[in-house]
Amino acid sequence: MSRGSRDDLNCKYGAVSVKDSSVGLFRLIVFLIIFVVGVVIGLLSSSHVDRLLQLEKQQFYGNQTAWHESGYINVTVSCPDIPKCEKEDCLSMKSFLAPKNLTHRMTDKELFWRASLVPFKVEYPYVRKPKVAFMFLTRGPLPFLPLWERFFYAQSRELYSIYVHALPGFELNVTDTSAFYKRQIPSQKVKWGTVSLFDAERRLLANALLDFSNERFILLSESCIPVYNFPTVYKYLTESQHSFVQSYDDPSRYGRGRYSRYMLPDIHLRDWRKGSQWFELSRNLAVGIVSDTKYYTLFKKYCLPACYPDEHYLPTYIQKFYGPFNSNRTVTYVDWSQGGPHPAAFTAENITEDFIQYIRNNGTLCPYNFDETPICYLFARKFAPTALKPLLNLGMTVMGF
Ligand SMILES: *[C@@H]1O[C@H](CO)[C@@H](O)[C@H](O)[C@H]1NC(C)=O
Ligand SMILES: *[C@@H]1O[C@H](CO)[C@@H](O)[C@H](O)[C@H]1NC(C)=O
Ligand SMILES: *[C@@H]1O[C@H](CO)[C@@H](O)[C@H](O)[C@H]1NC(C)=O
Ligand SMILES: *[C@@H]1O[C@H](CO)[C@@H](O)[C@H](O)[C@H]1NC(C)=O
Ligand SMILES: *[C@@H]1O[C@H](CO)[C@@H](O)[C@H](O)[C@H]1NC(C)=O
Ligand SMILES: *[C@@H]1O[C@H](CO)[C@@H](O)[C@H](O)[C@H]1NC(C)=O
Ligand SMILES: CC(=O)N[C@H]1CO[C@H](CO)[C@@H](O)[C@@H]1O
Repeated sequence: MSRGSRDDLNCKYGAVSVKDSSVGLFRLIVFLIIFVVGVVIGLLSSSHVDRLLQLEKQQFYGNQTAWHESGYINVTVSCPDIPKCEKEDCLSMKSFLAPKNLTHRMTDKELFWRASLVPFKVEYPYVRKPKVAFMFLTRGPLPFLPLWERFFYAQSRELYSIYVHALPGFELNVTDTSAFYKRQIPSQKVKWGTVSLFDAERRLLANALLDFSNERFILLSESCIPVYNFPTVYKYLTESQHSFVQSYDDPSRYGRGRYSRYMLPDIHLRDWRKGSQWFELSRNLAVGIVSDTKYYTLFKKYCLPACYPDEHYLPTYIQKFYGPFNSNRTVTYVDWSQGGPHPAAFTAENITEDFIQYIRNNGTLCPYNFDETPICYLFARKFAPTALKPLLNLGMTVMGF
């Protein structure tokens, strides 16, 4: 405290002059004042109770006035930095718990470090309602924005937060009533198929982790749609004991064939997994992902085309360190049945009530919290922009929003 308080002293008592002729008495008084001020500042800086602080401040300023009026000492209070911080509350809990302004100048390295911080204390000093972070990884505009707006309409903002990572330079143009207003994060170039795609996913995770209330993290693309309403999605995710990251062992050349022996001894072939990049993570796993450097570096170095880090890093890393916390399945429906390197893209003609019902519940049960549920998928891809209109028509009757 010594340096800070001395600066305060210099600042507050910059101009001290005398009218009294008795120099000895003056020195004594100055000594006493500095002593009293030191004690008061000591109390101020060690005080954690606002009310007490307020009281101390009153005493401090009150007595100063007294000395001034009695004519002994002319005290000039002039320290612009201190009052500014008192007004703005530079260490407010609010801005620490959930940054309002998503725009920042942190580098990825700084951002990931901040995002990796985990409170050691178990209890929170506020009522923490778990939020679901919807993270959109997109190149440009979101064609299903009207559908998503309806999905979020009238839902409490205490239950969700939205993050959008678009290509640098692209600006989402929405009005201030939109759920997507000012939800774009600082982005960087993404080259599909390279590690920069996974970097963007990590950047989304890290930005979302800065909000301490975010508990579940779902990655979505511009061609994803929700197939259940918000309350169902919220309950399904926040009550799940597992994350939803698809992770399986594919013995073919598209799976094990992409493994590199250079990853030994840290990653063995038996650890190697494959899965969809469209993950859903609990906060615990999300912190693990942004905190990892070692395995990320191995993938960056040795998982080069035809190996794609976004298809292997997460399924492998989670299987290795968080296996029991993962359901190993995805909650985002996709149709690979037509073969080829890309999944089926659904256009306006494909959108029927039966088709959406089939995605919502096709009759099979899926594991959920050591039990089973008829709900396997909450989201679906890939939809072409033309599908928007028929989907909006089906919305209320089929999907419930
Ligand atoms: C106090 O000192 C300042 C500058 O030294 C001077 O401008 C001001 O008039 C003084 N005030 C009184 C009440 O003496
Ligand atoms: C948000 O932060 C950025 C960068 O720190 C700054 O340029 C911008 O003015 C801030 N916006 C608001 C609304 O405070
Ligand atoms: C954003 O949208 C508004 C209203 O739809 C339009 O007037 C405006 O030109 C758009 N701005 C940009 C930068 O596209
Ligand atoms: C998912 O796989 C991991 C590792 O292979 C396993 O430990 C875990 O039990 C599986 N999860 C479920 C829900 O079966
Ligand atoms: C979508 O509809 C088109 C035209 O009817 C059809 O050719 C295509 O197979 C359908 N796609 C899927 C995935 O069902
Ligand atoms: C229904 O969905 C499950 C989960 O994706 C799948 O395993 C199953 O084959 C599907 N059933 C039918 C009849 O399509
Ligand atoms: C806290 C306190 O006692 N403050 C006093 C300091 O002196 C001024 C001016 O005489 C009083 O008004 C305050 O009550």
